Amino acid sequence: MTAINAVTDYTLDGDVGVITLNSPPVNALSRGVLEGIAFGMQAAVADPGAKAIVLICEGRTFIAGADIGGLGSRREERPIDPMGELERSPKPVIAAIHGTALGGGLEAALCCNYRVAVPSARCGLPEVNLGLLPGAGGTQRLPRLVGPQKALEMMTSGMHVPARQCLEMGVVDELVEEGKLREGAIAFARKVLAENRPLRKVRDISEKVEAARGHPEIFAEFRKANARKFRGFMAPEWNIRCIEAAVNQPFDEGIKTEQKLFRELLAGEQSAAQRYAFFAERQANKIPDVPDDTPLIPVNSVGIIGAGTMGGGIAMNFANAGIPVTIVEVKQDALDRGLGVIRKNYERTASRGGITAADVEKRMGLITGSLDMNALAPVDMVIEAVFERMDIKKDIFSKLDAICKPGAILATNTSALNIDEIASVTKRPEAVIGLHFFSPANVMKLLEVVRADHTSKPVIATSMKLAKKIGKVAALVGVCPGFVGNRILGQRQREAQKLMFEGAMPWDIDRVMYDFGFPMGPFAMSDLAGLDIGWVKENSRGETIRDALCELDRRGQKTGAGYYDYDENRVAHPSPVTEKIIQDFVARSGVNARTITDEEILERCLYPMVNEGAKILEEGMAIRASDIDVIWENGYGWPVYRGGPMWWGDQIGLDKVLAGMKKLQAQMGDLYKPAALLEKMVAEGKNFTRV
Ligand code: 3H9
Repeated sequence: MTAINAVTDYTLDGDVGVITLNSPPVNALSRGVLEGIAFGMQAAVADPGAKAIVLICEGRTFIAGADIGGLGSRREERPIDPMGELERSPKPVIAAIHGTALGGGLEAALCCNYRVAVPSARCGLPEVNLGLLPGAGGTQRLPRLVGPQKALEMMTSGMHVPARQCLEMGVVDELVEEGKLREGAIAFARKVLAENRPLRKVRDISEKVEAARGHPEIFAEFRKANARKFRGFMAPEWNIRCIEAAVNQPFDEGIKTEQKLFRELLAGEQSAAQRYAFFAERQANKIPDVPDDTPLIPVNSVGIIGAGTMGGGIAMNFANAGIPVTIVEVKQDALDRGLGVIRKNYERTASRGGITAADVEKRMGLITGSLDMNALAPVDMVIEAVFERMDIKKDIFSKLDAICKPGAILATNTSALNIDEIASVTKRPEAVIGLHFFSPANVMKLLEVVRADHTSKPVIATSMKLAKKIGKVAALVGVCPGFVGNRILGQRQREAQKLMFEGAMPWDIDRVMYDFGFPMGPFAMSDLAGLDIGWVKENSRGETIRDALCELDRRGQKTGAGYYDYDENRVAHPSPVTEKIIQDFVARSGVNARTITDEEILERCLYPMVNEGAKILEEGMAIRASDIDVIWENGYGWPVYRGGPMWWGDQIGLDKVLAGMKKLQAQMGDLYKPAALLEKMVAEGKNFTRV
């Protein structure tokens, strides 16, 4: 064995030279790995004993891409060409893939003549999720191998494609036995030699791109079909342009196009925000006073109290991950309804091809209903998801305290109530934690994990790990009204309502939020949720605009009207009825309605959010600013290409946010008082998210 460098070895196995990369955690293309490939290839090519070459990785995965943290930083270094060394090799080169071959990792594999993989491996070009495009030739090679249509799908979604599908598409040439990758790859290399197979280069494959030449409709249709999904993002369009180049330009010209477009994205604000978001999500898992080696509580069964929308959605997450769930309800019909909704949800997914009919039965088979809380005695974790009333929750938790086995985690899905108070009725407050799922709980990625005063470290560590297991993005927050997400949302909602009383119409405010990149504005959101949540007809006295709308049976989308009028296709239109109601309210309040600019709407809605984020940090309710951004991106539709409220505040300048808050405070009082931390940051020239 020869050490090529600190992360690369070269060995000769019979007549096959094996280059092994070992750069934990994910063999990212650091300078060391790039040099390892380049110099390893030179060694293998120069080795007279090696007739073929295998490129393989140690550890959990094949190369997972460029080193994201290092992207964009310029260093003066000796030029090397690892991709060229792979592609120009006079001896056949075989990439041996396990784990994930992603981004620059798959691009390196595409420079090899052949690729073998274990069945559990996945391949993808996920750069789009970092606001980028594959910048090591992947945009030109992948379409040549799989055709433009599949390349469009893979590159604009960033999906990690399972090995079997890669085999069908031609990305992988052969699957080898799980756990026997090295032997399998070497055997494949010998087969290539024995059969005298050609030194096939992906760059020279032309049938699929030639067939698409002169058919611009492929791209036009793809753009049209995905316009909504891609709205606001630059990277999908830049990826599409590269695939167009692959179809219309010779390979070397296409590479130049790729390089130019890659540089544009890399230098842009969107990619900076998206790369920040990548690390922010991972950072959120690190809890300073809960070390990595904190013992975990095994969670092999879960109980859920409440079979409503929330309870049902939560149950699905666990069943999807193969964890058995017991759902407890008070009445049989509510339980039947809840289980029926879950089944229907699964069947809908199956009808769209997301899962098989057998999966539906398997998952339903993991969910058991019960009317008896004693059924929760053996479970490892209980999540309460009932009506938001403190007396009900306290009653449930005191019963759980008596029923559940020692060591079980007792979680509440409350979005508003004080978890310390809930925990106080138990004799084991250390076992109590908040798990705030977002609706629909089987779809939304965010999980706010709420740490109460006495929550133990193992309970926190277990909840964070479990979140990942069920496919959620978790952030740890403290107990305060609204926790982090809803507390910040409250600021935006309040300002939206106030602006309406000052002269802005709901559709003006919604348009500004939508154009900023939110999926919908606050009023469209209220219409979707239903204006009558918490509204009681008998008590309604027309005191608020919401009252007035509900009294006219304008209760949102479901009644065909709310703030907006809805047509038969549920398309929203500004409503003259709503406009009149608002104008009457404004006239009665004695305020002179004024013209409000889009810029003012944006600042009024968003600056108080940044300010509230600063207060949350001041109070220690979030560990770090990036956790707040993780919450807003994954739970509230903050456009990821704008990084989250705290990142955004930093980008536009905290001095600007502070000046804006001071101006509002002077006009309208201490509701707008700048957070002390915001003042401090500005005074010290610091910011929240960049160090
Ligand atoms: C690219 O390739 C551009 C090229 O086209 C052009 C070049 C010119 N870099 O996610 P995990 C770290 S762009 C640096 O918790 P998992 C991660 O931060 C890249 N670090 O594990 C974490 O560190 P820590 C295209 C990376 O098992 C640790 O590894 N590639 C990178 O749940 C474990 O990560 C991608 O976008 C990286 N590339 O998932 C793939 N990747 O422990 C990005 C990971 O200190 N990566 N780290 O917090 C992933 O999708 C997942 O990490 C992966 C593993 C699926 C690989």
